[in-house]
Amino acid sequence: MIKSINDSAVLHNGVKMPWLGLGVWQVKNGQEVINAVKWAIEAGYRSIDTAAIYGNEEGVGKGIRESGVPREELFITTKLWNGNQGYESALKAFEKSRKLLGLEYIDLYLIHWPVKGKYVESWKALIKLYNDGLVRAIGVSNFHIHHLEDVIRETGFVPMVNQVELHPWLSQKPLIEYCRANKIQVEAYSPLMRGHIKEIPLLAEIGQKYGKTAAQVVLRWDLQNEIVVIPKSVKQHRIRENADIFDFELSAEDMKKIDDLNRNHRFLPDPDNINF
Ligand code: 1BO
Repeated sequence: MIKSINDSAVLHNGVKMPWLGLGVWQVKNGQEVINAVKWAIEAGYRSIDTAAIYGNEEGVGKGIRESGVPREELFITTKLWNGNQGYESALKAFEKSRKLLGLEYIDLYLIHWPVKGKYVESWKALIKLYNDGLVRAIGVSNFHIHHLEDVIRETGFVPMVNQVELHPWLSQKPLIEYCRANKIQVEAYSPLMRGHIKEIPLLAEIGQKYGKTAAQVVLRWDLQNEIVVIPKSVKQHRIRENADIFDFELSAEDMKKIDDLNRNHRFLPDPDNINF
């Protein structure tokens, strides 16, 4: 059972990755992201998830430094944007992200989306960064099973993480099974359905039994499914609320009720049909 904000998933190379992190997609660079990062670290988070396309790596770096928590206690993720995919351009983009963040190394570097014809070459660049010791773990995001099969077949190197859209309306069970079988840690983005959890009264009803909110119920459901989760918020009380999920356990019956909400609904595009 995951009992503390300090508990971590262990990736297939032995690196520990906190089960809970702060996501900063659509958080403004500057004071907004600096505050969010500092409040999260103050609340006990040790993992922050950004990306080149979010445009806030610089602010994330400032927030980390201003938090006063030693760098080695933190787990920082960033991602390679689609327009920079390919071998040489991925290496350059990584260097730019690392400089903007002001970090000597990154904990986890991900390919943001499987850009057709490019993601295998990008993956080879990430393997080089890993072998050069510039990044502690490498992975992918928005990869279907067939994309994962491609990079594994072409390189023999299994991604440590696959970060995907995952929430009660998109439970991703077949992908989770494949990842488990291949020791790929699944990580959920948009876990709170971009605000749409309000439309599911069952979540608040379940929460009442445990003295928790609908959001806390969903985040706990992720943890009990051994999914790393990165809820986004820029509000200090929400950042704290999202971290208050380590003192209760959903029953098997409630877990099943949430599983049964799945309707394979995406708020973001299907990774097989991206045009960006
Ligand atoms: C376009 C960004 C999706 C979440 O990382």
